[in-house]
Amino acid sequence: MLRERRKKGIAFSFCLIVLLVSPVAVPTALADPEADYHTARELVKGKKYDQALALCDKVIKELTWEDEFYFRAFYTKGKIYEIQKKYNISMTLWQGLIDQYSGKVRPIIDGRPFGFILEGQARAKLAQCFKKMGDFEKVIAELEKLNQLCDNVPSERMPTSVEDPAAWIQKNKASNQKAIEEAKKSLAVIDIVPPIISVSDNVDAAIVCYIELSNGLNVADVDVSSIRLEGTVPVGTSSTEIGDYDHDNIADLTVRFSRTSVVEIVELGDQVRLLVTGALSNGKRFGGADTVILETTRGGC
Ligand SMILES: [Ca+2]
Repeated sequence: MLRERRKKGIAFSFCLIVLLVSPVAVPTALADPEADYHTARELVKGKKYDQALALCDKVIKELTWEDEFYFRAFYTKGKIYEIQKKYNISMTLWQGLIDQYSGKVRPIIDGRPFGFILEGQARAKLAQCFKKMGDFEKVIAELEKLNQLCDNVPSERMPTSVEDPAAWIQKNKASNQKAIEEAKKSLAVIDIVPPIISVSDNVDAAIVCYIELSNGLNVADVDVSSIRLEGTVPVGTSSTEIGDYDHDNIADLTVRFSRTSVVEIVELGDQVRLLVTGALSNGKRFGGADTVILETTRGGC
């Protein structure tokens, strides 16, 4: 009701100004973010994603984080990019929402939970994206943060439909914990050699990667053609081997990536995290990461 009254008030003032200042002016359409948001949702149903994104951007520009439709427009944008499998963009949006809503509390509107729980929704979405990318380490980290958040949700932040807040929290935490345990089963130990990769070195030299699996997953069952570094670089044409290079009695699979292909897609840095993902022949996915130094030695005299 307040929103309606506010809109009517604005509309009335606007018309009055138009009449007083410029009697011949052609009235322009008034901004109505809520209507724009609903139109964007319809556009998504019709798979008109570019138009829907443009309308969501308009809504976001016109509102502030306190407004329900600001969050919803953000959320819709994230979902569109997920549908389009543009997970990196989608993840940036979820992270943006987390940054904006972290620890913030706002009044409940129409019984909907805001503040803490919006951060939780964004974290759950972020965890889903990491899962789709095979980044199980980050899935686990995000779900653990979500469980910490559950511990800190005050009862007044609960949706009004929740009769027993403590039971609601326990149910959510149990569900998150189950997802954490599931993600741990898919976690691979990745060791990349050399740990310092020089861009200016022989570009034909390979980057060697050792993949170790546990929880009943066997590296002998890995479908080598499914392996990707950072979601894009496939394994090079050179042969793969199964051994135990670190002598821990857990078999590891050795694969090699083209140095040229890797340095093309990764930014230089001292703490470059490289994600390696893949699947077994039965479709079961795995993923893990290692951190390397990616440097250039160019520029010396
Ligand atoms: Ca081993």
